[in-house]
Amino acid sequence: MRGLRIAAAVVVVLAAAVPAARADTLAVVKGQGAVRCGVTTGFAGFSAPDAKGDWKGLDVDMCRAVAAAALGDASKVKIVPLNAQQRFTALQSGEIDLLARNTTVTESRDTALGAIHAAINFYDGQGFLVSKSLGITSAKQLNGATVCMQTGTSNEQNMADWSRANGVQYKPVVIEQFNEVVNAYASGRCDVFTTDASGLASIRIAKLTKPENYVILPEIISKEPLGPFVRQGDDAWLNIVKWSFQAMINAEELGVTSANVDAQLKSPNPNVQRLLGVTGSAGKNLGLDEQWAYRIVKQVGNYGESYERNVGMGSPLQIQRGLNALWTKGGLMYPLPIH
Ligand SMILES: N[C@@H](CCC(=O)N[C@@H](CS)C(=O)NCC(=O)O)C(=O)O
Repeated sequence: MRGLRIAAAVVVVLAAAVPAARADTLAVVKGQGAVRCGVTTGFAGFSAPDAKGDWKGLDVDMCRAVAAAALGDASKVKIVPLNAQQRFTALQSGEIDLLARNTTVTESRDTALGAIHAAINFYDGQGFLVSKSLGITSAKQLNGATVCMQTGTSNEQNMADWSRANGVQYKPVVIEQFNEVVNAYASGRCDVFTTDASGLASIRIAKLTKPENYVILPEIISKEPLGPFVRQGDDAWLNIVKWSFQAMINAEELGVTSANVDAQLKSPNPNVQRLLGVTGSAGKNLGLDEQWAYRIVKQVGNYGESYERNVGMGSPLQIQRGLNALWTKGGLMYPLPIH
């Protein structure tokens, strides 16, 4: 009896430890029938619910691409909204399978936080949003300003480093919930909002009642390479997320789109054939079937399509491709070979 009770206690302890320790995320995802994807609490262009309550955005497309590859259906995503402070705990504890939430890749996040990035799906940098009424044209004029930002972001450290280096004193107002920090800013509690420039564009368009009254200053004070993260210790799942993104940029480079992907199945180009699973064993190598990338392009689109729809010139945010263009067009998106 005593032995049994000890055994039972051991099982309970082990069971409690399972989410963080479980290594086969693909099996977990298949068992759930969904990819649990951590995104923002609502950040237009990257991850926000539309009028019908359907989550849309560049980061949501990352979640959808992984679901299309792993489960055969881009809609098999369970969205888990998270603020900046909660995101890594949610990944570590096993509450989510994938974090796709404008998260900057840094050394400490890739090591000490138990996470590892699978891709960079948006190259960004930190900027400043100010009211035009301040009459400021440069961040160097911000001495004595009150600066709003969110808890648990890389933005806090960057701001401190930049102000020290430039001799600009500021008063931080650091708030955990996104809507609260936006409200604090909109109500005039801060002179400046600082975060990734893409975030500022999103806040200006989607959260402030009179976007025309605000400007983004020219200074970009940091590098913010944003990307999806998975838990450390599951290389097979890391590869699925990594190559799902690679499929999207390879498709763009090869001119394969959601509209022409069926016709492209007959392409004589060996790279297109391998991408779409007509030849080769990319799918098998990932533990998937050979249509994994075909489904990503068909159901989600290539990276360029996703970019234009969500954050590019075809969207309210109107962010130029810039660093996020393909390497052949002067950007940093450099697809890795699929073979
Ligand atoms: N890229 C930075 C900042 C990301 C971040 O959390 N930005 C805020 C902007 S204020 C955000 O997305 N908030 C949305 C939310 O918490 O739902 C990081 O990884 O730390």
